[in-house]
Order: sequence, then C-alpha cells, then structure tokens
Amino acid sequence: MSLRPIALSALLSLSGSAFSACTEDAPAKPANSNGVPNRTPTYVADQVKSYNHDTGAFTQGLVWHDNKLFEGTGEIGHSSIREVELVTGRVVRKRDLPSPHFGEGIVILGENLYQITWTTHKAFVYDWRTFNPKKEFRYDGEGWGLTTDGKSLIMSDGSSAIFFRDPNTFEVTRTISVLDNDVPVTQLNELEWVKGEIWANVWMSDQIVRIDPADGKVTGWIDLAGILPPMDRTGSEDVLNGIAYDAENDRIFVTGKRWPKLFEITLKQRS
Ligand SMILES: [Ca+2]
Repeated sequence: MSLRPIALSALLSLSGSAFSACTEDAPAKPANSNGVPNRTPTYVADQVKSYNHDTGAFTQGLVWHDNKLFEGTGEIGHSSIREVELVTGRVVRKRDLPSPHFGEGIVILGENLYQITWTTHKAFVYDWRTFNPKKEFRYDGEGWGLTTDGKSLIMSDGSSAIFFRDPNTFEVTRTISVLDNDVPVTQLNELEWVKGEIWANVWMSDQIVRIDPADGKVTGWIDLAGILPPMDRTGSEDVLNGIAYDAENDRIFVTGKRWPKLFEITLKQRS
C-alpha cells in the first residue's frame, strides 16, 4: 500500500497489542489459571539464500507456480503482472496494468491468474500461460493480498478480515477475523497458502503472521526484521511484502517492495 494517514495510528495501536505479543520469545504454553493467554510462538529465518530482485518492482503479489516465479506489482502507471527468473531477477515477460489501476495481490488457480486492485474495485483474470486477459470481476472495498487453498480465492483488504471467494463468481463465501489471543491483527497484506495455513505480511512491518484458516486464530509469527542487510539497502526500498511457497520443493521465498534481493528462507523457532 501507499502511505495513508490512517496507517500510522493503526500500526501504533497494533504495536501496543499483537506486536508486543509476537516479540515474546517463549514457546506457546497453556493459558494459566489467571486466564493470561498463551504466548504466540515466534519464528525467525534460519538459513537464507538470496537472489536478485528488480528494484523497479513495487511488489504486491508473489506466487510460485509450475516451477516458475510470478510477481504482481503496484503503483499507478507501474502496475504489472510478471514472470520472473528466480536467480537473476530478470523479467521474462510482463503485462502492464494501465492507469487508473493500482495492482495488488495475484494468485494462480487452475488456468487463471487473478490480479486484484487497491481501490478501483476490479479483479482481472488472465490466462496464466499467456497473460491474455479473460474476464473481470467487480468487488466492494479495497484489495490488498490474494492467495488460494486450491478451491477458494483468499483475499485481504488491509483490515483484520480475510475473505474466501468463489473463483468463478468472486462472491464472498466465508469471512474470518484474524486474532492473536483475541487481539485483532490488522493491515493484513500479501498472502500465501503454506501447508494448510494462511501466511500474511503485516503492512509496514517485517512481520509475517501465520493464521489458521478455519477460525482466523494466529498460530505464530515470523520475525524477519533485518533480513535485508544494510549493504543491500538502496534507500529507495519500501517494506517487506511478498511471500511465495514452492510446495513441491518446500521452499519459502520472501521479498519487499523495490528490494534488490529476494530471499529463500528456512525457519526456526526463536529460542
Ligand atoms: Ca503470495
């Protein structure tokens, strides 16, 4: 997302609640007799491999599919869908999304690549193999992140809600609220389905939240603070955003908006 006045206050409220919980380093324990909630497990990157990433890509969606990497970028006049070569970061092919649209999350389901937009209420559907447009849907509210469990489209809108949508009609079929020990987690941005969980970038932070898709409960946090080393900072990079999961090879990729690097990470629980 771009900066908006509401964001900072929302983040500040978050930093006083869920964020403080997520930085605790004790593993989950049962609630005690005083009703103090469980501490939520926090994970950090263990092994990290780095690849190149296009610093012109304002990353809003990241997907691994058919052994290829796809990326959706944002900003009005610079939005696109792309196939990207992992190691070099080279853009193999791309299709621009014209003004006034601001591209957001992307996902591939079946033959379709879906791309949502921030505030123009349009979802665009392309043939993922050719990037040829197929159809469009209209939806209410904002579009931020997008992923799939293989059946539904799963979408965020910057709030603590996650919407399950019918891929054929784009109608909402189910909504969950994301709660960490009963505290709403807002600013949910780019999404990824990882081994039965929804992972979400939390906007304006280096945190990824892990969510149980059945009830919205937070199962863990991934703290990636500092993953982009100072030497790789260009001064023009923006926040961490973009998670792709290669299910065949169990590989996790993350990057950020205009970051010069894309990372393949493994996780370990913070001890
Ligand atoms: Ca993703």
